[in-house]
Amino acid sequence: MKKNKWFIEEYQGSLSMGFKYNKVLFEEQSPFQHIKIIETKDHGNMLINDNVIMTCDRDEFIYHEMITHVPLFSHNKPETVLVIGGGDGGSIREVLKHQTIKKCIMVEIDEVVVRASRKHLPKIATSFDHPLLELKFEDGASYIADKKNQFDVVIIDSSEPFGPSKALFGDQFYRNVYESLKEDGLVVAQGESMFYSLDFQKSLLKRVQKFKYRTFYNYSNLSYPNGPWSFLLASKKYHPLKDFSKQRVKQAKLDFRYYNNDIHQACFCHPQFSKKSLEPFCNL
Ligand code: SPD
Repeated sequence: MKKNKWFIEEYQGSLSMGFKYNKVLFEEQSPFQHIKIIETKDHGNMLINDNVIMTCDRDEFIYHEMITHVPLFSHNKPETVLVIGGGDGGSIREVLKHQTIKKCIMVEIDEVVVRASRKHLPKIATSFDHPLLELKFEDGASYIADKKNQFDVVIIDSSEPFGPSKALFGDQFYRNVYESLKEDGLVVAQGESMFYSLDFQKSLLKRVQKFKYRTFYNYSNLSYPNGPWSFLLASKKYHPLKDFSKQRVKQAKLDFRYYNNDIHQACFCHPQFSKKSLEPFCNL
């Protein structure tokens, strides 16, 4: 008889979430983290770094469309995009769908994540050989430190604010992100859960006070703790709603599965408790 195997992710020492799986496809300890890919029973293949779920076939489109199309359609004409992290390839897959893109640079600290994703997440890791992609294996925080006025959009597709990604949530890092962006640039970063991490969200907003517009936007998925998750957006010039053009989205003719004009506008709405708490640090 087949034994039931469950992968359980524990979150903040307070809740846990389990996925039934058939087998382990990949497991390796890199210099930075423990990387595992499992074949789940109903959620497709799943990437897990240091026991935290990063992505899975079944719902990855939600996260990857929301971390890319919201900023790229908030900008007037995104041509040069930097993705920090994003080793599974989902974010670059979406960025490179945009016709305006001239160059996409992806800086991932861990080569093992990319190698494992290419082999075991073929639906996500589709774009590593794209001619407009420049892929670098180095520390994103060091990479950005000397870049000035280069990017239209910076996308920080990181893991949790501890472990190998810790530096990507610091004050100095965000000062460097600001300098690396052109005068109309904007940045987006994975922003945890409004239900469990409001203080963390406030601390991230404090790091981007120099930007004209700053806020979080929300969405729900299946594989991060309890569903609702968020992204930080900070913009030097474009207001993500007032400068947003439904027409441009329509004309782009991209085959979205989650993102659309309504979602773009709705995701900036906040329930009262988080609105009240984040409002002093937001500007939208
Ligand atoms: N709880 C996990 C949050 C991780 C966000 N990044 C995932 C990377 C997907 N490309």
